[in-house]
Amino acid sequence: MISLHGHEISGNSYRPRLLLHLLQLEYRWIRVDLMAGEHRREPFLALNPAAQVPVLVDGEVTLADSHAILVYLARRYGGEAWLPLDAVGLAEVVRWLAFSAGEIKLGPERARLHHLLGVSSINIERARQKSEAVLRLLDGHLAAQPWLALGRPTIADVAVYPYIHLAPDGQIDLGPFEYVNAWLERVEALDGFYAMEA
Ligand SMILES: N[C@@H](CCC(=O)N[C@@H](CS)C(=O)NCC(=O)O)C(=O)O
Repeated sequence: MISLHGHEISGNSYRPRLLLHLLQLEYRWIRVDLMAGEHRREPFLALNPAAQVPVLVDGEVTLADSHAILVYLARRYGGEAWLPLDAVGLAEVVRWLAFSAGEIKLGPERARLHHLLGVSSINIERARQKSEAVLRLLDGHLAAQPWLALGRPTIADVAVYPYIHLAPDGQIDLGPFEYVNAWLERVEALDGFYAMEA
């Protein structure tokens, strides 16, 4: 049985959880109490010395990092559908995983941390500017195609969806981004879609 260790307020935890549902896989959700610092103590540190959720355990496999977990689940259980292995297809999908781990983390993820969780070390003006640049880029890209890569849903969409959907928590207005909004609705209409609990 697959176990996913995470927290319901964490968009990084939601990312692999969404894919588990889209792949219609059974799993056990193990809540890590971030507010109580459970992720900074054993036994969690043995799973991920970086002290971060999410962590996936599947038999002998223990994996940290939401994007690595998406890659594992897509290839282990989804065949070619969610992550193809041909050079161009793979690169097109990975481009968006990198965008999620880089640009989106610096933009909407940080803006949410600032406004929702009051993390004071964040430069909110920089996060806001980055978020707008992210949304402009996505809107332009999605004006010309329904999905982020390959003309079909892939883990590119699963990676990017959480913190774009959550952008309003960081006081980022999604209103002006017509194509982004249409894409969010397309993701939410996928078979097996699972809405974040928090
Ligand atoms: N690159 C990691 C980032 C994970 C991450 O930032 N997790 C946050 C929750 S959303 C966390 O565990 N924060 C606790 C901490 O850093 O103390 C991933 O994609 O999984």
